[in-house]
Amino acid sequence: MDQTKLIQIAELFELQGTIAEIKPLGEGFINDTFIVRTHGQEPDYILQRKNHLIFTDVPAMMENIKAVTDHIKTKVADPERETLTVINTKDGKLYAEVDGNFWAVCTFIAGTSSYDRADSVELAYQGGVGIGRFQAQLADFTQPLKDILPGFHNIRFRFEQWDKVIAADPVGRVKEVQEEIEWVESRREEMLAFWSLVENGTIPTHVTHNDTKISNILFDKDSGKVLCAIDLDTVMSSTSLNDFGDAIRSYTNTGAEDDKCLENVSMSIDMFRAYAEGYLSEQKSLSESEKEWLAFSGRYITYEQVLRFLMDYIDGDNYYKVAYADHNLVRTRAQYKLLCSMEEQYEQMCAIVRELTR
Ligand code: ADP
Ligand code: GN1
Ligand code: MG
Repeated sequence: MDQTKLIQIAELFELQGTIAEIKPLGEGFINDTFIVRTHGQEPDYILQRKNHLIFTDVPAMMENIKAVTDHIKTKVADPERETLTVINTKDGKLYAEVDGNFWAVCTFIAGTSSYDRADSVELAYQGGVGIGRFQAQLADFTQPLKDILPGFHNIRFRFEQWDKVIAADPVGRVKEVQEEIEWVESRREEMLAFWSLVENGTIPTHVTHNDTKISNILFDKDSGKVLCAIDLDTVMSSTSLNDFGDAIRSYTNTGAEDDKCLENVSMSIDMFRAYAEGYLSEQKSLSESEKEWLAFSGRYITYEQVLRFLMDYIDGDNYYKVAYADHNLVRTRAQYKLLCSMEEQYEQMCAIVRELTR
């Protein structure tokens, strides 16, 4: 997108200072993210085009983000740095609609680092602290949130989508991925059985983040300590386990999410321990059933991700951004390798959770 247009859009918001340049940032799969650099000492900003084909109610999503960040600001020592700050448009809205696209702005938090991979147990520990703290900060948040992506981590809903896509086979890919389809089918009952514990109330729901991969956390550049959870588009009611599981999928992977070399991919049990320690140092109110299923949540969300990447491949790559033709299939295989590694080490994962929650 050209600079002039981006600047025009950014100028719809209440920014301090004048804009020097706007550049793409990050590697999100859904939105388009830019950094708005301003002249001099004024803050920089994050400008995002929210994907309204996926987030079909951007105004409600922004209301959710505003409510949750306002709540967190009342709980922290440094409200400017310990959560996102949403910037209004000049006419007082939380988003701008331009040519059918939806844009939002928040303050860029300076002096921070973010990562695509966890390269040390210290970082994994800090990531766990970040999500444990985020959940604890929102434990007394009672305002109803809009269910922005209904069924997001609900595997029963995902199977409804899956069955339709497989039956439709819109681009004729089903025949080439029979083995991968079997990976998903062979675990269907096990995953549904787990989800039925959420449906019958054995596992409770809370306000959670729902997209806890490492790139959605900011760390303080000087101290290395976690600062805050960002990318709050998916904040809604779900299970605490989903946040833990998605983070385990991300932090413990010894390879990349889309590694072509499957030998690189496995679950690091040391990273698992470090993340769990950090998480449990802040999240003190898990129920017995949540503790019992905590380790399993890593398998659950990794499985869900195998399904979602494969489903998008079969569907013709409509959901996730792809960099090349079979990217979603590469992602599927790498996530499946990770899932198998978790299955192999499951007893150890459970033992660590038992030790840490005793
Ligand atoms: P996407 O939906 O594209 O994943 P994110 O909100 O996760 O967008 O932002 C992408 C990246 O931009 C993050 O991983 C982080 O490096 C950086 N970033 C996002 N928001 C901020 C912020 N408020 N302050 C500093 N860096 C940020
Ligand atoms: C997407 O938007 P981003 O890149 O943070 C996706 C997550 C997936 C993740 C896989 C709204 O996250 O659910 O786990 O890709 N977000 C949405 O990397 O679908
Ligand atoms: Mg992100």
